[in-house]
Amino acid sequence: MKAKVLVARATFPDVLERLQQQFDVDSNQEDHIFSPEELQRRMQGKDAVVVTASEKLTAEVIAAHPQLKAICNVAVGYNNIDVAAATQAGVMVTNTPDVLNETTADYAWTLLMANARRVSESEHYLRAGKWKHWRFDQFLGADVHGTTLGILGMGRIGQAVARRSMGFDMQVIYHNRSHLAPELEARANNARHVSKEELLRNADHLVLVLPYSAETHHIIGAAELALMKPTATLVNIARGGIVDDEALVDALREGRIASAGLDVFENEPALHPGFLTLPNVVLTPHIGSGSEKTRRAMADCASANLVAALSGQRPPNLVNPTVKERNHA
Ligand code: 8YV
Repeated sequence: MKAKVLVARATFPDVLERLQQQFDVDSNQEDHIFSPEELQRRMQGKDAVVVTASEKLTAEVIAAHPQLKAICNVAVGYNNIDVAAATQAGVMVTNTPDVLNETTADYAWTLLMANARRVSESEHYLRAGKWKHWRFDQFLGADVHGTTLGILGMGRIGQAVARRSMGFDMQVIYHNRSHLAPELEARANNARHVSKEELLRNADHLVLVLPYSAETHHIIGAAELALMKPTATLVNIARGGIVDDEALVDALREGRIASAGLDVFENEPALHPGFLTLPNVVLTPHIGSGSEKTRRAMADCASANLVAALSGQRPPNLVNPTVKERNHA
């Protein structure tokens, strides 16, 4: 008998077809996210579930499905899954690291530069038919070249962001729980580890690349924003919730920092209404890893994890290696 799998979000048709050859697949091909109740109901009797960051796999959901063997996340971040509960229940959790590093780093730069040079704001002006004549002092932005790039969270994506700064002749400072090995710092444009306070005070452009957890919740709030330069720009391509959106709206409105490029939000897809009233923000709907090639690589990576998990092998990207296989008798 084929194992039963729920694919909770639409994926590429050929990826789905391949899974259907191996498994008994129930998939969500609609353009909507399952409500928690719907997710619970569709997970009944499934051996594994393929999810994205939008689906919340809480301890209750995990406990309610004693037959579940694996949760395969199509994302590197897995704060949507109660990993401790999964581990205790004997459920394998997998993610899709590495395949999205470069694309997500590209996107951090897209937001950084759009911010610095007021791309979104000036395009809105133009689309609104307000451009009557060229002006010498119009939409003057900040330079990127020759400035200091700050990175909070120096994992694989953070390092990819740093490497890209070489062509802009920038200095790189970073803060992370641990220091990078010297050879990795050298590859990351000679990035220098500094305290969080020093990072906030000295960065001209600050990029957040941290995972979300209880420790990183609101790691950028009013106090941190107050330390930043009034000319600084902020980019968040990591997770909503690491920034206190209310505090950020206030800081942007009062000009305490210059601008922000945000791809993730505290209560996404809902936005803090204040963002929509501000000219000095670039707002996008969580598309950081969204190149065709990378989303395909993520889908393939999640499929490989699923296949391994359901054929008794150790999945390549097991997040909870201490998990003891569930007694599925
Ligand atoms: C995902 C992401 O596309 O990988 C992550 O952690 O945030 C994105 O790359 C998105 O979360 C959908 O799962």
